[in-house]
Amino acid sequence: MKQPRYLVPNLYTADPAVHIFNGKIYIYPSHDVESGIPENDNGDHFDMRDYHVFSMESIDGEVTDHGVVLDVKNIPWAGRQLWDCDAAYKDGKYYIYFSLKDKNDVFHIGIAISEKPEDPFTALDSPIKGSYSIDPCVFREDDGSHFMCFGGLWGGQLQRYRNNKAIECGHEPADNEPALCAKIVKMSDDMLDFAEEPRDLVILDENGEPLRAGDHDKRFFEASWMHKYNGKYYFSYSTGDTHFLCYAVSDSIYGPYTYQGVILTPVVGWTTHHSITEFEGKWYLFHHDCVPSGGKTWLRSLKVVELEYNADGTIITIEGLAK
Ligand code: FUB
Repeated sequence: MKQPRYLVPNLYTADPAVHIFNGKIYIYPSHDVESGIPENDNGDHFDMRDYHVFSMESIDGEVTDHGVVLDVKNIPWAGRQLWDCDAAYKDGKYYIYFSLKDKNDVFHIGIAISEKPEDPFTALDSPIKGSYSIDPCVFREDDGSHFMCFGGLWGGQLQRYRNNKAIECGHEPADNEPALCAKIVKMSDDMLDFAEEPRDLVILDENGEPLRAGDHDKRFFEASWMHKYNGKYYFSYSTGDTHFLCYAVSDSIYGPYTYQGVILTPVVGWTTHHSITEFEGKWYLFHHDCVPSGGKTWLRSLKVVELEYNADGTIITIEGLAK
């Protein structure tokens, strides 16, 4: 598949988290709606309320919509804005990890559980203790342990925290200071808690220095994803206001990671968000853009395209074709 393919023509969906469960491709996206809320830097216009799950038997095959599997009205601690989620499987149970504001308008990461990847999920009564900000990505290590990466700037509220504690007034570091990092944390064996304090996922430049906060073309903004290729950890993410999907590589899951380059140049729309998954020996970039909605940034549509590596393990940049 060399040309991107739109996946869900009849529903606006974004932020695809894709996993292979039971030999099938399962997609866990955000479900965009026309909220009527004016667009702002806080992301208030992204006022999503539920998740659908989709599956495909093959990468070119028909996309099955399994309907609503989690609704904000069934999440006991919900305030508003059901943003990006991810899914995981362990010991006979499927987990959705989701970003949601509580009743005080503070983002946390919640959990919902199901017996099947496409059945309705039941939300736990409260978010993960010690969780904050948005965009959870849950990565399964080869030994069966799981790690979560998370975080997002601006509307994602990451700038309101330092050392995992809320600060009085949220702010970003000065341009010449180290950028705020995505967080990485090991999950407890039962998948319901953090097993440790979240750590900074540090990204270094080619000189071994942490990326600077002013380097908007490269620094982490949101949309964490982790995958492993040829024994190395690939952390990919969005640069937000410069609209790139970038990646950084490390020999250790905790890092430090070294910045490598751009996976996807800007797409039509403001956000860019993705997952990278191997299926039947090929790698794919699932992502979104706003072409079908005529460029409305809050009404996004899922796409997939093959992702290819050079012999040295670097990723061949894909053109997002923003006008
Ligand atoms: O879908 C809402 C938010 O937009 C996500 O959480 C961010 O990553 C961005 O894609």
